Amino acid sequence: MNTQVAIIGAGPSGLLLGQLLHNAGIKTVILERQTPEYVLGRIRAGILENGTVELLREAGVSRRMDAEGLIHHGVEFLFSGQRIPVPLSELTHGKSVMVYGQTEVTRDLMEARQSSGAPTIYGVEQVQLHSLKSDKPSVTFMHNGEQCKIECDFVAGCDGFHGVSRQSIPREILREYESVWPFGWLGLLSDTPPVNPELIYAHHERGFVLCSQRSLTRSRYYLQVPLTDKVEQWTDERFWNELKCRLPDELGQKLVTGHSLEKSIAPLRSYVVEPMQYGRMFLVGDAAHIVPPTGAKGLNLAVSDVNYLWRILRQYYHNGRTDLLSQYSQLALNRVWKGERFSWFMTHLLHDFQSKSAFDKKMQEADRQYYLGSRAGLTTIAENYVGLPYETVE
Ligand code: RFL
Ligand code: PHB
Repeated sequence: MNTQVAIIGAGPSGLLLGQLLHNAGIKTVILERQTPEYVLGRIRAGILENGTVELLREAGVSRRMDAEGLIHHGVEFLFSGQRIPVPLSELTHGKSVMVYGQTEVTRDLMEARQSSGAPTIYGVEQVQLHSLKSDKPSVTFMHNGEQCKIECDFVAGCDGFHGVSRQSIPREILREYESVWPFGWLGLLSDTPPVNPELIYAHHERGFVLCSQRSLTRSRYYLQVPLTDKVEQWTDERFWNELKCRLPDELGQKLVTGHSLEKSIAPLRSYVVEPMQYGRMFLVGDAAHIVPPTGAKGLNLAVSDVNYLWRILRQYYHNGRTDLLSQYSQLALNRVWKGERFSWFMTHLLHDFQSKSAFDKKMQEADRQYYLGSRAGLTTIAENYVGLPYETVE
């Protein structure tokens, strides 16, 4: 089999890259280890930055998102029972975020891929990348018990944190930066109306709380929990009681509880690998970087990488621009590190750290008072939350 770009992974980054390249007349094959049902069953991000929304529109997959997604012009912070609104649009010259779940984005992209007729091969095993430093890389894999091979011009490693692409780069070339946080997030999804029209990020001495949503009738809540906790220890009833306990009475009384549709614990990690390319293979999204979810940046950074890579590849195929290929890693990383910084900052600001010294706890409190008590501080939070601008590719 031959193609121009072999894409490993059919998560949001692989599918979006595939769609943009397909629309530009560039041939792709996507290889995915799981089934489509499995990919759609993963409940993950819920907030789309401005730039993500625009790129999904540019890819022609925004019809349902524009009809059903909820535009949010603000978020709220909550400290010591005090509610602090952050008017995102007022502070960022009219920008906003959109509430539209990763599951829905993925479903829209899967449907678009299917109607385009471009191939996605699900259920592949033993994917291996070859000759990445040459002009003709290739990918081998097993499918339905048969050994298969794809010859291509480029490989896009969109296969997430546990994928094979990053591992195909020689260890002596990679530099890894990592910080693992000493707690996890317990998430619960339920068909209940959200407790508040806007998202609430709350600091509480019993731990952080996030009140998020997927629609006007579907809520997503998160609690900071010890890493040693198991999801089986958290019945729905215990979850709702703990959530109520961490919210002020006025919100607790409005909270509508119900059966959980999904409940899981995610560890929090900050991770970046440099460089994000090796020869003719490019790393995209979680394959190259992980953020704690506090800033809602994971999916948005994956889309940011896609934004740079597809423009560089289009310039290569349409205008013969070979010079841009080597710029991908640096362009992507400039924005990735800013997203890492914001996610790290938000995680520090909002969580309870039992291991922090008394001095560090005072610093955390001073940070909160400064950032949420001044217009400059709030503007810094707002402009990062709606998403920093992309650099132009030229
Ligand atoms: P994905 O979504 O992990 O997709 C990678 C795909 O590659 C496939 N794959 C392979 N395919 C073929 N061969 C192999 N050898 C393969 N190895 C892996 C996988 O099956 C998968 O389908 O990465 P992508 O596309 O880069 O997208 C990134 C986003 O999914 C991610 O950044 C966010 O979901 C992160 N994240 C969250 N971000 C937020 O902004 N807000 C959140 O609330 C939020 N919650 C989460 C999350 C990530 C989680 N993970 C990864 C543990 C909750 C969880 C549990
Ligand atoms: C979510 O709705 O899953 C969500 C929203 C905002 C975050 C993290 C997760 O910061």
